[in-house]
Amino acid sequence: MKIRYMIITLLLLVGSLFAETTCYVDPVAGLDTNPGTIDLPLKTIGAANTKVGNVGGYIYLRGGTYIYSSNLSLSNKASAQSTIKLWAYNNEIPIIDFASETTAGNDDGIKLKGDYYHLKGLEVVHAAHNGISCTGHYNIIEACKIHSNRNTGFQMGGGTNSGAYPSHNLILNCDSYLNFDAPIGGNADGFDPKWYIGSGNVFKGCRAWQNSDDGWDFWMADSTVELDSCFSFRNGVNCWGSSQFNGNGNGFKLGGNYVATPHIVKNCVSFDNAGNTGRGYDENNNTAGQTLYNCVAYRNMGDNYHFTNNPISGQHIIKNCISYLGNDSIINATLSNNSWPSLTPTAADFVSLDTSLASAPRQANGNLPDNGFFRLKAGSKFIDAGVNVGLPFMGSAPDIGAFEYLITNLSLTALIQGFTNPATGQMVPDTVACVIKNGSAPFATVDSVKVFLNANGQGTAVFSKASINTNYYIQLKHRNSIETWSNSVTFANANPTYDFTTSQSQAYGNNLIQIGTKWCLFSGDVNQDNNVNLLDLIAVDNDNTNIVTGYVNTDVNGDNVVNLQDLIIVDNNNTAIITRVAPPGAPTAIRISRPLKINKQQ
Ligand SMILES: [Ca+2]
Ligand SMILES: [Ca+2]
Ligand SMILES: [Ca+2]
Ligand SMILES: [Ca+2]
Repeated sequence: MKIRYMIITLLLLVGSLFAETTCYVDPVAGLDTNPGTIDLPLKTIGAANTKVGNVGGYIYLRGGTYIYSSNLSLSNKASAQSTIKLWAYNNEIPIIDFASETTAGNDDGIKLKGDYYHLKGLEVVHAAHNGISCTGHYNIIEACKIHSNRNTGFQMGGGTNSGAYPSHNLILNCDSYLNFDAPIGGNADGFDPKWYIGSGNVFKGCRAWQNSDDGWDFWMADSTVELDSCFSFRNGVNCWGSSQFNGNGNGFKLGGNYVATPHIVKNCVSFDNAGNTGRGYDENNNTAGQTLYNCVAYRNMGDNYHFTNNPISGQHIIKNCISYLGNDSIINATLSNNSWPSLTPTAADFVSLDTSLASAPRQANGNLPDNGFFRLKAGSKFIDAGVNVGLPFMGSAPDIGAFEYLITNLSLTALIQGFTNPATGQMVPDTVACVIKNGSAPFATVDSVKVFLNANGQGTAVFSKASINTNYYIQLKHRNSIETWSNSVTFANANPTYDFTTSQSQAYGNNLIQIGTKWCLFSGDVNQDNNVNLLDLIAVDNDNTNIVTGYVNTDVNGDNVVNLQDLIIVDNNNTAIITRVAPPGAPTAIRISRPLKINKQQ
């Protein structure tokens, strides 16, 4: 009997592990008396939250507007094994709208008091007070847009409620903007980890802009907060035309009220913050040393970096940071490899300074937009000019600034006519030179590497001098093929692809020949003068007569023998008058790769 009870108990335990509820909520078609299936959804998030309880599970929110006239309380206590996933369904947009909350009540929007919630893809708007107020633990708030609330977008703090200090929360890829406490605007920030918090709270990939007060405010945050890859900009700007407007407008306000807490800020960007203070990074009387690695401050109205108190504990550490178009006030800090005092930034260091790129749409995975904003341009003095602070880096050393310059790994596919078997589409592997050319005349060489193309014509070209979002041409050179150019290309990221074999139009001027089903580089330019003509024919004919073997340019089909088969290929392309086709203005570089020998017998 005992064993039977044990088995039943075990089965119940196992069953409970898999008893996660899945329910759907639809603010229009739903009814809270429904079972919560996709066809018969619930109407309110509260009903779904009750249904899921502390066990955890999935609450899928269908697109539409969820109207609340008082706060939405999420207070379940789930677990690491079974979190409560409150997710937008299938990229639909659930808008949680608290516009009908009365201002007099100063009610928040979502009150996240529970543990192990995962909020994803929600839009939280118009709350009478803070959009989301978090006092729980181990929650993830991901890909949420929090805006137009009547106080701070996202607030996390215990306040006077001791013992409720929120800890281990991750705020990932969220945007908080246009939050405003009318008419002065001196309170509404983008993100507030403040007024007593626990440990382990992290903001990663978040953006705060055009909030009436600060982007981030750490006032009386008494445990370390980590900021990783966050943007803060145009906070403190009077976007509402309020005559009484008086926001602070700091990008990252890292303290308050003489509370000593060392915070960590890395890979962040702060620009165009204004208001009555308008600082990029501000200690705000935090009496502990702050650590800033690889940050950018640009054109803030107050100081870009403002660290003017000698910390009581620790020391300010600022390394690998850029300050551009703004002042800095820093005393008694450990400074290393920053743009000041001697590496003055110029526009030429960056792919783009177009600040509208900072609020561009995010990538499909929710990450920050991968565009040229403050990315280092090839040749920038900040590349590999930083000091190792323990963050990942490319190249010989870390860079200075928020974005490590990326080595471009171009996945290249190209086949060579003579080397390619028309039946199999495979070729004799060989090496080509892959050259990145500037996108406009005279098409200067940006970078050039050797690429080994395998039997499928595939290889990887690793460039250290190419930039993303820049117009280029890819030029291929092979020892006995016609130099071939791509169409104009732009690399959107560090891992682009280019395939010359899929269609004739993959080459500039359609300069490819079809072999079987694949498009190939023309063979036969043995002397590499950009034409297949009599000179090439003579060279192959000579080596044919002399029965030359081995890795020679006159071996046009790659079988290490120079014979009639090579001659036929060259003769055909000579007859067809095959020449290089390149964009107008491309210089003609004539390179004789080996001396021509005229056969003495002729
Ligand atoms: Ca503030
Ligand atoms: Ca580097
Ligand atoms: Ca030639
Ligand atoms: Ca041959």
